[in-house]
Amino acid sequence: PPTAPSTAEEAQVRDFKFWKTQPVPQLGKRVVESAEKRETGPIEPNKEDGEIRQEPLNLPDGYEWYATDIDQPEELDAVYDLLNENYVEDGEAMFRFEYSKKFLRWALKPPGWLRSWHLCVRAQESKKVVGFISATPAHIQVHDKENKMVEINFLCVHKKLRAKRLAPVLIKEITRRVHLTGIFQAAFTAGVFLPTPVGSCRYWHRSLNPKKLVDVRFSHLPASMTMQRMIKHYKLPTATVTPGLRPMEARDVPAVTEMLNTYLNKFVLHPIFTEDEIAHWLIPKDEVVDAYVVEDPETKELTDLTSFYTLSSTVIGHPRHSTLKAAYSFYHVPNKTPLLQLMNDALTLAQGKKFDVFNALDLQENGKVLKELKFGIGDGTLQYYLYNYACPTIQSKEVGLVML
Ligand code: NHW
Repeated sequence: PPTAPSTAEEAQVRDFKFWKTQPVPQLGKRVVESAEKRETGPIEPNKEDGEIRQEPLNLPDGYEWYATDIDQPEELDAVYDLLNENYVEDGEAMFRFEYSKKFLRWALKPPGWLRSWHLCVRAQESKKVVGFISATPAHIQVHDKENKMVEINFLCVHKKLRAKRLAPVLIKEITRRVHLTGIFQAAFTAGVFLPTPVGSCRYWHRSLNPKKLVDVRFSHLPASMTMQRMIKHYKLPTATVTPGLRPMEARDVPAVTEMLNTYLNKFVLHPIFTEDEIAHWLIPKDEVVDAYVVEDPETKELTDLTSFYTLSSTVIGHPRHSTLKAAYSFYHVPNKTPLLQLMNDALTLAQGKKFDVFNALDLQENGKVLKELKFGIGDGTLQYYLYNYACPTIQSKEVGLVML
């Protein structure tokens, strides 16, 4: 059986031997509704220096901790290989995320990154990487409180070492390393249902290359449609329609920082970005992240932003196709340009760059436009979690945080 449940119902009958020991809202305990924001804040107080364990946690015999240096090609290869073979798959094991090396360098090294937070478990003799977890720093606002947190991502244990309770050790060790820097809260997302999501978002998918999506069984051809009709249904314009839309550049960073932070303030859970972070996350990087701004043709002022990142999936065991190239909706600011048009332009650009599908969560204002843009709802739910932080449940349209 899987080591973690995927729905709230399945979670009811689980014991959560590890999670019940952690400072997270236990199942059924989260304040569902609250007019006041009094319940928003840490579950346990910050630890004093003397309360934080100085030595790494114990690993089973034959394994060692290793803080990897992803600037060394061989070390990046080792993490890439682990993830490429063992990271997240869909329920039917048809697709598996394939984070590219270039993407990993981007995702793991935002301003303030630490090597000690790129944490591997290696086999002591062969030095083979068999486990990984990462933390990156971020400022996250929850309701009206701004908090220094880390984002946790890329937790992975080699398939041959599953269900041996290695994941809790990785989680406890990264927690210790984060505590040592004076940070006591974290945000993460997962497809599984653990104690206890702060919010739940659904994935939606917009076909860009319907023929291939049907071939790899990502989509199916409805009985009422021919392939020709399906292709016509998803046809997009060849050019964008918003006047002044152009790729973001380094000189746009101050205006984009201001515009995005102001916009994100509308949401209950959202990041706050410095200019350095905006430069890191949004200046376009080929095959990693694309961002476009709208520059008013008359005033030359920036009014809007749209962006997406590149995350392919391996198509497992298909005779003709080996990867599915997916664009994921990232941050948008629809100030002057309606979100519908902005996103349609993003779809148009993604199609031009030969993506097969455009994925988006129903967070921020996306829910208002996904149907009209011909997105279909997927079967995946992405749960949002906060570690050592309690607050009332947040609806998907109140979520302003996108995690990679
Ligand atoms: S979610 C992606 C997670 N990775 C994958 O799904 C890859 C494929 N699967 C695997 O590699 C994005 C393994 O199945 C993993 C579990 C490693 C997932 N989050 O070692 P055991 C992230 O990276 C619990 C948290 O025997 P395993 C976010 C499970 O409920 N917990 O299982 C990561 C059980 O605990 P319980 C998860 O299959 C956030 C225990 O692990 C989990 O060999 C991490 C079983 O461990 C998940 N996705 O390995 C938390 N999946 O209580 C960060 C299972 O039920 C917290 N479990 O007994 C914050 C830390 C920082 C704080 C700083 C103040």
